[in-house]
Amino acid sequence: MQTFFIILILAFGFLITFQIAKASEYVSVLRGEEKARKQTNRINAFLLLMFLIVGLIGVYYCNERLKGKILGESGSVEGDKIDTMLYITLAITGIVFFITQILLFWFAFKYQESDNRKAYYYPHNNTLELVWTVIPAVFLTVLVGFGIVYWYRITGDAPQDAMQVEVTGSQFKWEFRYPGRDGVLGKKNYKAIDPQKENPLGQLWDDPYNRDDVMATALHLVVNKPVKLIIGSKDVIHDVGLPQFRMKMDAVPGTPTTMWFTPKYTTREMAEKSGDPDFVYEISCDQMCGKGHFGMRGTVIVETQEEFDRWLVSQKPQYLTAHPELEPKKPGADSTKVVAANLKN
Ligand SMILES: [Cu+2]
Repeated sequence: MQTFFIILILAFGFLITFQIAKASEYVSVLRGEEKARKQTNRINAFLLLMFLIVGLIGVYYCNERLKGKILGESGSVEGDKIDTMLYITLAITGIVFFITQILLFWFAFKYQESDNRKAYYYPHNNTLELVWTVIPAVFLTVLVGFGIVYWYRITGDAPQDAMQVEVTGSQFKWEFRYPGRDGVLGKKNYKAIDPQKENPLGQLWDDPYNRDDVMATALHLVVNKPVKLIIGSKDVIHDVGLPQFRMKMDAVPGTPTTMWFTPKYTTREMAEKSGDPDFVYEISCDQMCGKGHFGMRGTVIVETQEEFDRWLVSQKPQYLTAHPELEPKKPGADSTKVVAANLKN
């Protein structure tokens, strides 16, 4: 029913427009072409000026409405530089936007057709062409140059003291792997992937570096310590999106990608700073990757080194989850059994 009405309204709209166009055509014939053209010109000039005024009010209104909704302060040291770059780009393009748009619409109004003036014929000027080509080219080169420098920094070699986390995307979740005490991630092979046997990442168990690797469902990071993410995917292309850290990197099956950054504030500090007690850093998937894409939102926990160490030792290495028979018996477990046995007797 709703669709029917929409089609009906559209049809009426079309009919009315058509009739007005036809009527104005007759009017112009009656009034004389010349007069009608001049009137249309005046109306168009006025509408262009209105468009400028309404457009500028719209820009101001949107800015007022949305300025509180943009991301707050960057959560990473490197993100500050990316923010600076963004603000410089916005300032330059903003100034150019206002100058060119105001001139464009104002000139269209000011220099509309008039009987008192004749247009000056000015077809070409090499100096002008050169100026308005070279100046924007120089500005754009500088902006792009900064971008390349920062890009190479975050995708290049991480500092020596950086911790490593492996991030693997799959439809539709993130899995994180920590290298454990030895600081080295064990080898893996996609053929060994077997979630039934508790090996969702395909770790090769004969590699000793795999014995202490820990898997996690949230991304735990240490404040003020650089972290290098080694990113991969098990199925389609995903994208590690860390908006509060201003970081983003594709997760490509078969081709590991990396990026590194330094978290500046713990989750707790950021909650205080932003005035939102429920604040959490998020990891999202920034690549439309299928039906459950929206469900790839995960949590990043930035904590102190002590908190992180405490968390890491409390985790069971994936090797032991996959090989429960190798798990060292807890001293308490046996004694409870003995006590239980004694009680029975
Ligand atoms: Cu995804």
